[in-house]
Amino acid sequence: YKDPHYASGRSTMVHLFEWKWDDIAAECERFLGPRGYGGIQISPPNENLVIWAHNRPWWERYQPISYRLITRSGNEQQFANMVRRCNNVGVRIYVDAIINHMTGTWGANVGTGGSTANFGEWSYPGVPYGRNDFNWPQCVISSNDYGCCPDRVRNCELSGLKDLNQGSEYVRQQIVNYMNHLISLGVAGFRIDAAKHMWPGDLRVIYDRLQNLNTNHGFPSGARPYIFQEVIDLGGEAIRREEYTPLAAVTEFKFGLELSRAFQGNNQLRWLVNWGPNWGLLASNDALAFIDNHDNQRGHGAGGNILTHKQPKPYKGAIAFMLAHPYGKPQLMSSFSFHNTEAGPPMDSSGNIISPAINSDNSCGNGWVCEHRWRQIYSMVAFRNVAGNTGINDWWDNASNQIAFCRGGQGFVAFNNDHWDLNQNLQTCLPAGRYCDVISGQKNGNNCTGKTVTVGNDGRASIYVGANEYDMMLAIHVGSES
Ligand code: LAG
Ligand code: CA
Repeated sequence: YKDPHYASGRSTMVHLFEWKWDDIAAECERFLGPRGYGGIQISPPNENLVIWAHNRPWWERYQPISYRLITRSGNEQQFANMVRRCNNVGVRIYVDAIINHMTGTWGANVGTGGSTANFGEWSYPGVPYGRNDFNWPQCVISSNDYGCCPDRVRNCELSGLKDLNQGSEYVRQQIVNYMNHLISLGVAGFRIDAAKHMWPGDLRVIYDRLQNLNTNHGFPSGARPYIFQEVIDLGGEAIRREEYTPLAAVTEFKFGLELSRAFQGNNQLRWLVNWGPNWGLLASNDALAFIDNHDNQRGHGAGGNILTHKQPKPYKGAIAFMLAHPYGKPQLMSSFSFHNTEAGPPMDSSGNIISPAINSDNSCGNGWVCEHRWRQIYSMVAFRNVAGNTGINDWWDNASNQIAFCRGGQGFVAFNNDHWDLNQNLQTCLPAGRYCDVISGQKNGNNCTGKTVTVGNDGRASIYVGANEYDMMLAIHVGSES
């Protein structure tokens, strides 16, 4: 369950938060496929409660009312079409699976597909689930529980959401049926929402009942779904992520916290020389690595001081480091802009999501940030693909916040987070030639639209990243030779 089954030569996934299925299909064909993206985490595809009381917040999608594939992102037919079209251009789909709970109550009881529920009776006819399918006696998780009481964290309600009993044979089978339905439609794997709130033994039973990936979508026979379990473990809690790594991959929240700290200037970049398990991170193969996610970019989830698109210069620096460094399976966040932390995606007065507009400079409009379309970010996705399985070599630092390293003989990257210029003759490990920096610009025919770096026969080149430049890094690779 730890292999994403990316098409060959691809290595990075992006969370297209709240995107519609038709828009994702188009984005696979016009951008993600051609630019070398490996996959997409999509918002939950199953029917959720419609919550007008909070003006259709983003978090209504974490309140399941049935497993029918019908949401503001689209219906089952649109879903199937998206998966088909994305797989056809080498881009995999990973589903955010909400299997810990069903919706709580919000003075409304109708879902995005018209299903209803009777919360007082724990009744969800759209599945169907009833009283016997939930943990009993009913209780609600309090913040103390995380320190002491794993059974309460797993058997009580997470913020009042009705807590399913995954120990029940009937419940397991409903969940497995839902996930197998998605696999049959061609998805490559799942994010397991709130995994900490479910027993590892129950999850193992569920995972082992999943069918192999669909060979009609280009997966090899016998391929198991990629599973990354959302477990927030920054230390100090009764439940540890090591209970989940024997099952499948786990979201590594320390990764974004530590890199945010460093790129915000609160820890020196030179210490990143031993980035990885030496920093208390999970083993590389176990880790889904990311800077921000849909929760902590707006102060939900683990919170903390996480970099987001709102601080673009250090954010792009942290993302570039994540993509240049071989650790983990990287995931990018692609956001809609927001001021209010509850606000849902751009929508019309009926609640329909408004599609992103695509501008001529590749950026998005209509309220969509589309970090995955920022040149500095998609260029580093390509860099990681070119670097392949190489390790890190020829690390250099100035004993402060200027660092540089090579990826085998394939790529070279330098960062400057000091208040003075980086101006050095450095080993790039690349064959002699002229290369375009893919951060300040890109290769355009035989020319560079940004900086040009001339590598000599000894592999060395003079590297300049000014302290006041628009971006804090420079990157060249064998594919950017001009
Ligand atoms: C997750 N991971 O474990 C998601 O990443 C996270 O976004 C989900 O919470 C959570 N688990 C449940 O799937 C989000 C919001 C919550 C919201 C919840 C359900 O962060 O704030 O709770 O989705 O919509 C909301 C209200 C609560 C209320 C609850 C129950 O904010 O005040 O008690 O709904 O109705
Ligand atoms: Ca639970």
